[in-house]
Amino acid sequence: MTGLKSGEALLSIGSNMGDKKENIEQAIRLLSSNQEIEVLKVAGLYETEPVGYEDQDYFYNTCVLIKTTLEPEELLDATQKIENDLHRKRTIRWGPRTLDIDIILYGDIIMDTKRLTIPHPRYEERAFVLVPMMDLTDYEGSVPEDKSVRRIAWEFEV
Ligand code: A4P
Ligand code: MG
Repeated sequence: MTGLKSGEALLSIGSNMGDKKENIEQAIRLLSSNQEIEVLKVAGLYETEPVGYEDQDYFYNTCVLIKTTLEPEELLDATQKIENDLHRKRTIRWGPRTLDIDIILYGDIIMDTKRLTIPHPRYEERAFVLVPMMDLTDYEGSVPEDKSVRRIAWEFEV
């Protein structure tokens, strides 16, 4: 039970290089400019400490709730194209990136292919995903305590 309707997906967006806020805003604008994606809700913006590979700058993270007619792998194509358009460099796993878009949930789909695992395998451990996500959905699981996830002022309309 994800609480999402069929055709709705929850995306996590993170950036820790360059103008982080601008990268995230640009990503959301690109998502909503796709004819097959409607951005329904945008969470707050959070400053978060890096998880996984720690020797890197802090992140900005948010989540968006979308409605889409794309199949899961087509949605991944669309989000990866946006990552590439924003000149994302993929060097170190869990390392610095101008933009990372993860598909956290898609309706109540459960899948595990070579390219795509839904729900995202690590999201339940990650306050940088769960805290913004709770702005958008009634998440009923527990949220790991992480004082390093801090909401920051953000004026953004899609
Ligand atoms: N892939 C499989 N499932 C999915 C999915 N549900 N959504 C595949 C998106 N992609 C999915 O991802 C590698 C491959 O995962 C993709 O080619 C896709 O086919 P990637 O984005 O290229 O590489 P990555 O992000 O470096 O690795 P990974 O394992 O996805 O890392 P995570 O789990 O995304 O973590 N700390 C803070 N504070 N904030 C962050 O946003 N992000 C990460 C990245 C680490 N630490 C962070 C943050
Ligand atoms: Mg990723």
